Amino acid sequence: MVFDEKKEYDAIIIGGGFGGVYHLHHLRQLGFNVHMFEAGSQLGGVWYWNCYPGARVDTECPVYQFTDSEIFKDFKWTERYPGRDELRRYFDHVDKIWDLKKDISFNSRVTAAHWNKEATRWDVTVAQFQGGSQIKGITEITAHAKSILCCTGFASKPYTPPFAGMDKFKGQMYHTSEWPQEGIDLKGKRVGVIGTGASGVQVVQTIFPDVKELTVFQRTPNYALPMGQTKITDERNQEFKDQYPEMVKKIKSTFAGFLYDFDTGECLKATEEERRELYERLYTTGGLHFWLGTYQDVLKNKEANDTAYKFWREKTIARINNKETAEILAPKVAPHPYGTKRVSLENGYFEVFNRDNAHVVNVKKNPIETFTANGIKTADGKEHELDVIVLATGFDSISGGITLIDIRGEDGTSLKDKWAQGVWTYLGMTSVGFPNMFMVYGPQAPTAFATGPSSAEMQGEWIGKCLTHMRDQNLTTIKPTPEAEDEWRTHVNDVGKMGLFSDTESWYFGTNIPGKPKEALNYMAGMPMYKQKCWESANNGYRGFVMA
Ligand code: N01
Repeated sequence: MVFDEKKEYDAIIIGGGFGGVYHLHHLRQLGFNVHMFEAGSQLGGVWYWNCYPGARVDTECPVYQFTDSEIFKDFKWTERYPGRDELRRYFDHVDKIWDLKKDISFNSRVTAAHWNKEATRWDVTVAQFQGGSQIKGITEITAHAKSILCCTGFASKPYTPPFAGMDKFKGQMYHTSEWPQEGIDLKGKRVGVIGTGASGVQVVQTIFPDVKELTVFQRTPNYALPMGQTKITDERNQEFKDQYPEMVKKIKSTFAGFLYDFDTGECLKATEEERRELYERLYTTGGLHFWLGTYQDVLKNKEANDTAYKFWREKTIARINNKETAEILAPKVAPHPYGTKRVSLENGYFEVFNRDNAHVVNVKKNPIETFTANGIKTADGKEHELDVIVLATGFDSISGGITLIDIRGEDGTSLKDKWAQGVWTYLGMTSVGFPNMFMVYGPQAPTAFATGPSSAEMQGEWIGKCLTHMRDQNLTTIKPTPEAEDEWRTHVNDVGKMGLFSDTESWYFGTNIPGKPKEALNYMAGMPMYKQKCWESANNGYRGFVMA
C-alpha cells in the first residue's frame, strides 16, 4: 500500500466492495490518480463483513460478477448461488487481474470528509487500525482529493434494536454483519435468532444441525422461495463463457440486471390453469423467478398479488408438519402483499421447524419483553434460555452507510443534517451542496433492485465519462441544481408509490429504523429506465448540473 498524505488525488474511493473495486479499476484506466480506503482487512465489502454461517448470494450464477472479459474468462464458479467464501475468492481473482491492492489502504475507516472551499477539494479523515475484530492502535491520517466516491454499499450500517436488558445477557451475542471473522463454535449450544430476513433465514437453515436447541424470534414471516442450489460443472462454466456476449446484453437490458425479466402477461387475464402452469414452472425453477420473473402486475395489483401469495402459502405449508407452526411461518391472511418485502432464498428453512429442537416464537403477538442474564423473556412470561443470541435484525439501509461518515459540504452543513427529513439526490449519484461527491449503489438509484456488479459498472461508466469530460474541459467542480434534485426526488417517490411496495413496512422505505422518514430509498423503475435518465442528462450537456 502506497498512500501519500501530501498528494492531492483525483479521487478517493470509500469502500472496497463491488462498487469501490470497479471504480478504482475504471478510473485508473481513464488515467485518474485514485486511492481507496477500506475499513476491512480484505476486499469484498458486505462479503467481507457478513461471514455468519450460511452467508450466500441469491443472485444466480453467472450474473453476479463483472462483465469484463478479462475477469470473466478464467474464473470458475462452483455453485449456482455462490457462498461467501467463493465470493471472497472471486474478489481475490479480480484483485489479481486488475492489480488493485497497490492503491488500497485496508483497516482504514473514513470517518469524515469536508469540502475545502479555498483549495477546491475534499479533505478526508481516515482512522487506521490493526484489523480483524480486535481494533487496536487507532491513528488518524488525512487524505486530499478533487472528488470523493462513496462506495459504502446499502448494508454497511448494522441495526440492533434497543431491546431492554441487553447488557444483562451473559452469553455471546452477535449481529450477523459483525460476526467474528474467526467464526463461533455453536456446537451443542442453545441459540436464539432474532429476525427472519435474508440473514436470519440463512443462519437458521445452516446452523440447525450443530446446535442443541434453536429458537427463532419472528416478527414478520419471510415469503422465502426454494433456492434450487446446484453445483456448477466445468462444462457449465464453459457454457457461461461461450454465451458471454449474449448474456452481457441481457444483463444490461433487464429490470434488475438478471438474465430474466418479469413475464409480460397479465395475471388476472390468464386462466386459472395458465396461471398455475406459470407459477409451478417459476417455483420449480428455483431462485427468485417466482418473484422477479412472474406476471408484471403481481407487484402492482392486489388481486393479482393475492394469487401469488395463495400459491406460495400452499407450497410452504405442505412442508411444515405442525399446523400452528405453519400458521406462524405462512399465515392464512398475508401480513403484507407477496414480494413487497425482500423475498429470500431458502434451502430447507421451513423443514428446520419440523425438528423437536427448533421453535419459532411469533414476536408480533408475543413480543420480546427483555433480555435476561440467561436468555430472552417474552411477553407471555416465558424465559427462553440461550447461550448465544444472533441479531439478524438488518441495517440502516441504503443511506445509513453514507451518513455514518461526517460529510460536510460547501456551507459546512453535514449530509446527515441535510437528509434528516429525507434523502435528496440527483440521479442517486450526487447531492446539492456537496460538489464532486458521487454515490455508488446508494439512495434513489436502483440499488436494492439491481445487482451490485451491474450497478457498479453502469454508474462507473457514467461517473468515468463525467470526470473525463470535466478534465477535458478544464472544469473543476460539478454539482446538481436544486431544481434537478427536487425533480428527481419527486420522480423517485412517485415511482415508489406506483406498486404495492409502499403499503408495506420495510427497509426499502426506511421504516425499519425508528424515526427514519418513510420514503422510496430506491429508484424502482428498473435499470434500463435509470440508465436512460442518467445518459439523457450527460448527453444534453449534463443537464441538471452546474459545472465550473
Ligand atoms: O435484514 P432485514 P437482513 N424485534 O432487514 C427483524 C441483503 N442480504 O440482514 O420484518 C423483532 O431484511 C425484522 O422483522 P420485520 C438483502 O437485500 C442479502 O436479513 O421488520 N424482530 C426482520 O425479520 C436483504 O434484504 C443476502 O418485522 C426485529 C429482520 O429483523 C438485506 O441485505 C443475505 C426487530 C431484519 O431483516 C437485509 O437482510 C443477507 C425487533 N425489534 C442480506 N427489528 C443474500 O444475498 C428487526 N427485526 C442472500
